[in-house]
Amino acid sequence: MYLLNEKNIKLYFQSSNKFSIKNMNQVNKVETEDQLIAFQKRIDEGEKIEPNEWMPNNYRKNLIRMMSQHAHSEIVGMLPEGNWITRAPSLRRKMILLSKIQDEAGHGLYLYSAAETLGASREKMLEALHNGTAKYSSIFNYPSLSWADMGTIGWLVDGAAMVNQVSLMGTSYGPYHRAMIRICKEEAFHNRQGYELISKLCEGTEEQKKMAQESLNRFWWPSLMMFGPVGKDSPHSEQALKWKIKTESNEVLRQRFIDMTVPQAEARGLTFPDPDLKYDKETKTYSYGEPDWSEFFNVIKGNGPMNRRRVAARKKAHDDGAWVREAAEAYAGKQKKKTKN
Ligand code: FAQ
Repeated sequence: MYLLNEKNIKLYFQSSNKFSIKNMNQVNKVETEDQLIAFQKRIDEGEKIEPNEWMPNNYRKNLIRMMSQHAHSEIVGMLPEGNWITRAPSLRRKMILLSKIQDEAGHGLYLYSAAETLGASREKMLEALHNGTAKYSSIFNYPSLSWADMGTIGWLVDGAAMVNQVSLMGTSYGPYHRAMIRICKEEAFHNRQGYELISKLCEGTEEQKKMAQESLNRFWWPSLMMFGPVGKDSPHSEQALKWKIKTESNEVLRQRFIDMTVPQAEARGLTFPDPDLKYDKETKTYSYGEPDWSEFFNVIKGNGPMNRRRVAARKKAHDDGAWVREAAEAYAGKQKKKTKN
C-alpha cells in the first residue's frame, strides 16, 4: 500500500511536474497493490482508460508530462514554418503552408484539452513552456534557413512525428488515443506535401537540387533524435511501455522511420550525411551511425541554436493574445448570466 498525505501529494505533483492538478480529488491518497494489479490487467487486456476512471498517480503524472510536451511541440513547431509564409514562391505553396501551420495549432489544442482531462491546468502547462521548464521536441530548436526546409520539415519532421504518432494511436489513455487518430490523418497530408515539394526541387535546376540536398543534410540527424534516446537515457520507457502509454520503444520507431525514408530519398537522387547507412539484405533494414547524443542533450537543456528565440516568440504570442482570452471570458460570462435569467 502506498500512502501519501495531502502536503506530499501537492509537492509530488507541483514540484516535480512543473504544473498543478486542478482538482486534487483526482489524486489517489492511497494506492493498494490490488488496485495496481487490476489496473495492469485492464491495460493488458487492451482496455482504454477514461478520465473519470481510477488510475495510478504515476500513470496520470507521466501522461500529463508527455501530452503537455507533445502539445507544446505542436505550437512551437509552427514557428520554423511560420517564418516562411511571406516568402512562399507561389500562391499555391503559400496556401498549403498556411493550412499546414493552422493544422498544427489545432493539434496543440486537442492535446492541451486531452491533458486537461487528467486534471492538468492549461495555465500552468503554458507557464512551464514560457519559463523554460517544460520540454518540447528538440527538432524545433533548429533554424529554417531555406525554402527547401519547408519541404524537409513536412517530409522528415512530420514523417518522424507520424511514425511516432501512429504508434501512439494504440495508447491506453482514451482521450490521447482519439486525438492521435485525428492528428495522424492530417499528419499524412503534411508528410506528402513536404515530399512533393522536395521532389519538385529535385526535378528542378542544379541550384534547386543543391538546396534540397543541403536541407536534408542539416535535418537528417535532428530528425532521428526526435525519437528520443535509448537505454538508461530513456528512463520513462520501461514503465510507459508496461502501461501502454507508449506502445513501441524509441529505437524501434527510429528504425521504422529510417527504413521508410531512405528509399524515398534515393528515388529523388538524394544522399544522407551518414557514411554508416547501409541496407542489410538479411534483416531488410538499414543499419546507421550513432546520432550525436551530446548535441541532443545540449538542445533539450535549452542550449540549441533557437531555444531562446522559440520560447520568446511563444511568450510574445501568448501575451499579445491576452485581450482575446479576456474578451472570450467576458462573453462567456455574459452568456452564462443570460441563461440563468
Ligand atoms: N525532444 O525517457 P524518454 C510534431 C526527453 S510532434 C525533447 O525516452 P519518453 C508535429 C523526454 O521528454 C513532435 N525532449 O522519454 C509537428 C525526457 O525528459 P523529461 C513531438 C525529448 O517521454 C511537425 C527525457 O528526454 N511528439 O513534431 C526528446 O518516454 C512539424 C528522457 O526521454 C511527441 O511529443 C525530444 N525529441 O519518450 C509540428 C510525441 N526525446 O520529460 C509542427 C509524444 C526525449 O523527463 C511541424 N511523445 N526527450 O524531462 C513521445 O512519444 C515521447 O515523449 C518521446 C520521448 C518519444 C518524445
